[in-house]
Order: sequence, then structure tokens, then C-alpha cells
Amino acid sequence: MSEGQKTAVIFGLANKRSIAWAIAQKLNESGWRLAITYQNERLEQEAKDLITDLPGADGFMCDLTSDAEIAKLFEQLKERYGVLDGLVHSVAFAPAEELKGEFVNTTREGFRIAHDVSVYSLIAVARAAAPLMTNGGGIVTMTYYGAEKVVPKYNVMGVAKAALEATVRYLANDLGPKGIRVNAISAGPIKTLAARGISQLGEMLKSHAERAPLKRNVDPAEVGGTAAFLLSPAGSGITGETLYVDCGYNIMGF
Ligand code: 0WE
Repeated sequence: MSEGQKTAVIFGLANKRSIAWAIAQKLNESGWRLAITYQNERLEQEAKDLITDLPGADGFMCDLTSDAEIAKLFEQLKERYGVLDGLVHSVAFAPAEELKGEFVNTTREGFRIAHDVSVYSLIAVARAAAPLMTNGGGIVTMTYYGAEKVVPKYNVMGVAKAALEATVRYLANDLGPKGIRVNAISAGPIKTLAARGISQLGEMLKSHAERAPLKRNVDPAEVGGTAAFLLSPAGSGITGETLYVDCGYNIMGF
């Protein structure tokens, strides 16, 4: 390990199309040492195959719906690294049925699951990571425009992303005095495993590319680059923010 190398933990790796993977690659290129987590045994082999590509990176299993697994993970991270400098949260889930019909039909259980997995998990890992961020640090999560404007079928995920963006501000206020910055990246639509189940994704990507000032869709590597920037000293004055990496889509009124 090189002197002064920084260490980040990344949540949300499922496969090579994961935004978490694009961020891991950029952080690796920027010289970070990485702890990369995956949810369960089902995703373990694919995750391990990817992690092997990154020198010095380690894989850990952690299901963020379990307080016990989070506690165990951070014990392992403390043991292995001592200090953490960065945390990336690229995790979201709502039951498939919730992303099909009308928002008004959101179920109590669908609402609970979406908010538990996609929002509470950030609070839980931020609290667990803070004591390891003894030199200050950066936390980055992923959000989407459906938090602020209605995107048909995004439904309860839009409400969860609104809560996530507010969570970023409240965490930034609590952790700022410890030198820990907390920000969200609002990415344009990207073809990931999570997005693949969405029937209108092809149509969305086409319309996004037509309307965005840059006349194209976002490359996951651009999201990775923005995360690396936010976690770097270049981002040292930014906290509590939502940064758009959407080719300018959000600025348009018509
Ligand atoms: O945040 C997301 C996707 C999040 C997501 C996707 C799924 C599909 C499979 C959360 N939970 C699930 N559950 C599943 O069972 N995006 C920003 C991508 C996305 O998802 C949409 C979109 C866009 C864009 C859903 C409906 C409409 C647009």
C-alpha cells in the first residue's frame, strides 16, 4: 500500500453495468483502495470476478436491510483498514409491481421496502462509517430526477429519492462538523440491471438524448468521474448537494 492512500467502501455492485462499478473503476484510477460490497451469495461470484480486476480491492458481503450485517461489515472494515475516507451508496429497490401501475396504488409494504432499502440504508451506513472517518471523508449516493418531477411509473421510487435527497442534507448537517461531506449525484437514465426491468426505458433513453442540451445520454464513466471528484479534495467545499450528471436534461423547461 502506498503512503497516504485513501480507502473507500462501495455499496451496490451487482454486475459490470452497475453504477457502483463505474464509480469503483474511476476511484481505482484515482488511486483509491477499495472495499466493495455485494448483497448476497447470488451476486458473490460476479462481484468477485469484477473485484479481482482492481488491484488491492477486497469484496465483502452485506445486505443493507440487516442491522447485524451492517455492524459486522464495519467491524471487518475497521479491522482491515482502520480509517475510511470515502463511502459510495448506489443502492435502490422497490418491488417490481410498484413500478408498473399508478402511484395512487402504492402499497404499505411496497412503500416500506422502497424507503428501507433506498433511504434508510444510507442513514445506517453513514452512522456506522462516521467513527472510522477520523480524517474527515466523503459520502456519495445516487438519486434521480423523479424525486422532483413526476416520471410516470417511477412512482414510490420518486418519493423515496425525494426522501434520500432530504436525508443527504440532514446527514450533511450532522456530519459536517466532523469534516464528513455528504452529496448526491442525480444521473440521467442509464441501462443498468435495475433499469432493465423497466419497459419504457428504451423510449426514455431516446427522448432524454433528444431533449438534453448535450444531445446524448449519460455515460456511467461520467457518473464515476463526478463521484471521484466529490470524494477528492477538489470537492472539499461541497456538501448537502444534489449534482446533476444528466447532459443538462434538468435545466430544460420545454
Ligand atoms: O432508480 C432507478 C431504478 C430503481 C429500481 C429499479 C427496479 C427494477 C426492478 C428500483 N427497484 C426496482 N425493482 C425491480 O424489481 N432508476 C433511476 C432507473 C429508472 O427506473 C424507472 C425509471 C427509471 C429512469 C422506473 C420507472 C420509470 C422510469
